[in-house]
Formats: sequence, structure tokens, C-alpha cells
Amino acid sequence: MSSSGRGAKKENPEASADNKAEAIVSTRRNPSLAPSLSLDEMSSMAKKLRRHVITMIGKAGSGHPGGSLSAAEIVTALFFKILRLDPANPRWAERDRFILSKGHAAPILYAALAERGYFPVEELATLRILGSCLQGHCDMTATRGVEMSSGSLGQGLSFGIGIALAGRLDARDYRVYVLMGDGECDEGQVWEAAMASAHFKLDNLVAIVDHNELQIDGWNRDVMSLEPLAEKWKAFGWHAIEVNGHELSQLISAFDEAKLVKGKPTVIIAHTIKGKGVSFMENNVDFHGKAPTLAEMEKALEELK
Ligand SMILES: Cc1ncc(C[n+]2csc(CCOP(=O)(O)OP(=O)(O)O)c2C)c(N)n1
Ligand SMILES: [Mg+2]
Repeated sequence: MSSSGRGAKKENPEASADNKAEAIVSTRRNPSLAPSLSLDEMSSMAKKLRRHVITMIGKAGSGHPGGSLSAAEIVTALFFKILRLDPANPRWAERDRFILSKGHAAPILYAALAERGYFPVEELATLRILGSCLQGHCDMTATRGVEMSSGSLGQGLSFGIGIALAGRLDARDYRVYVLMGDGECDEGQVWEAAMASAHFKLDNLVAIVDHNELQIDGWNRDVMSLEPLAEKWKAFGWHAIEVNGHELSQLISAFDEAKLVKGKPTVIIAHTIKGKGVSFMENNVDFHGKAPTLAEMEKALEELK
């Protein structure tokens, strides 16, 4: 503080405008610094996002809690640490792209977007209301910050390839992150895209598989065996990393490792629990696509305190 005291200094209005402009430019250069949360704070944020998911789906009376809850740490690590974003400028050309290929988990993305400042948190209460900007599945024409309309499984990785190739052509250094479900990996299009990503040496592309072992009808192992999943991605030419998908530090290290991999795309296989954080939803296929009742909602919110 100067000897004349805080606030006593006369400001040159021109210099102040320049400073402001410089501040705006530098935020744009590295807007990802904005949240700067500690691991503990990120863990609290993941819990907060889970509470939003329960409240949104409970209020709407329909939706997919299981696959939203399993992805809470993945989405938190991305939106509050990894992604280079500017919520004030959602179409910023240099932004990293996050694609929610498993579009039924829209509530966890909406919760993160709201907490990151893309739209007011109050807006979350309008999930699935006709005409709301928050529809049951992702709609890129309706929601600020949503990069791809999704819900028909299997398409997000192909979409991500297009954006990653465009980034290369335009000499932009943004990175592309695609979150898929493990049941979604039953789709043939995923493996066609996996082959193409490696062929094009897309080291600016990261796929994350939310490996919660469950899909709509039950366990993956009963519906369509996926294992050995990491070996399959490696055989398709990918760098594969396996993590505990509820450990933020492991997720962040994996995303950092992916940035160093050259000449091939990276897949992060995140071992998770469907319904994580709510005892009666965990590993319970019933809550793949079912809203909690009012009593269940209250119990879930109590557990997520
Ligand atoms: C092409 C397509 N087929 C079927 C469905 C119906 N469906 C919605 S969610 C789902 C299961 C997805 O399981 P998974 O990818 O493991 O998601 P998560 O466990 O993370 O919820 C299915 C089959 C769909 N949305 N799209
Ligand atoms: Mg699954």
C-alpha cells in the first residue's frame, strides 16, 4: 500500500481502460485459471453437482441419475481444472471442447455449466420443462456451453474427431474431450471412430469411458462383454490410462499425462460406480433412468450433505 493510503491514488482514466482491456485479454488467454480450486474444494464441488442432479431429476420427475452421478468427478476435474474455457464467451474459438456423448447424463453437465457461470444456477430447476433451455438430452442449439446435441449413443467420438481435425487444420491448440458410457462402447461406430482417431494421429483428442459396469438393461458382462477394455483401445492404437474415476487427483494426473502424449489419442478408462454417492442408487440398475420419489430425493440429499 502506498504511503498516501488505499484509494487515495488518482487514476489516469486512459491507463485504467488499458489495464481493463489487458485484464480481459489475459483472462481470455488463460480463462481456465478462473476457478483455481484445491482438491478439497473440487471434491465439495462434485458433491454439490450431485445434489443438483438429484434435485433437478427429482423435480422434473424423470431423467437419468445413475450415469450422471458416476461422472461427477470426471466432469468436475474437467470443468474446474482441466478445460480452457471462457463462460462469458462460450463460442471462443480457442476453447477446449467437451462433448458429452452419453447425452442422457445431461444433468451432470448442466450442473457443471451452471456452477461454472454459463447460466444462472436457478435455471437448473427448469430441467425437462417444455421450452426450457435444459432439455432431457443435450441440445447444442438450446444450452450455452453445450458443444454437441447428443442422446443417440455412439456418435460423440466421431464428432470429436471432426473438431480435432479442424483444430489441426486451423493451427489452433485447443483440445477435445469426449465422455462416453461403457455400455455405449457396444456401438460399432465407437470402434470405427477409435480406428480413425489413431489413423489421424489425433493427440489433441481424449476419450473418457465412464466405466461403471452397468448399462440400461443390467451389467455389461451379461449384456455384452467389454473386457479387456484397455487392451482393446491399445490394439486400436490409443494410449490408454486406467484410473479410479472418483479420485480427482488420479483423473487430473491422467488428463495431464494425455497432454504429453504425441502422435496418438488417449483414452482414460475411469472405473466408477453407477449412482455413486447415494447408497440406494449405487450399482442399482433401476436408477439408470428413473427419478427419485420425494422421499428418496430427501434421503439422497441428506446423504450428500
Ligand atoms: C443409439 C442408442 N441406442 C439406445 C439408446 C437407449 N439408451 C439410453 S442410455 C442407454 C445405456 C447406456 O449405458 P452406458 O453407456 O453404460 O451409460 P451409463 O451407464 O453411464 O448411464 C441406452 C441403451 C440410446 N440412447 N441410443
Ligand atoms: Mg455404464
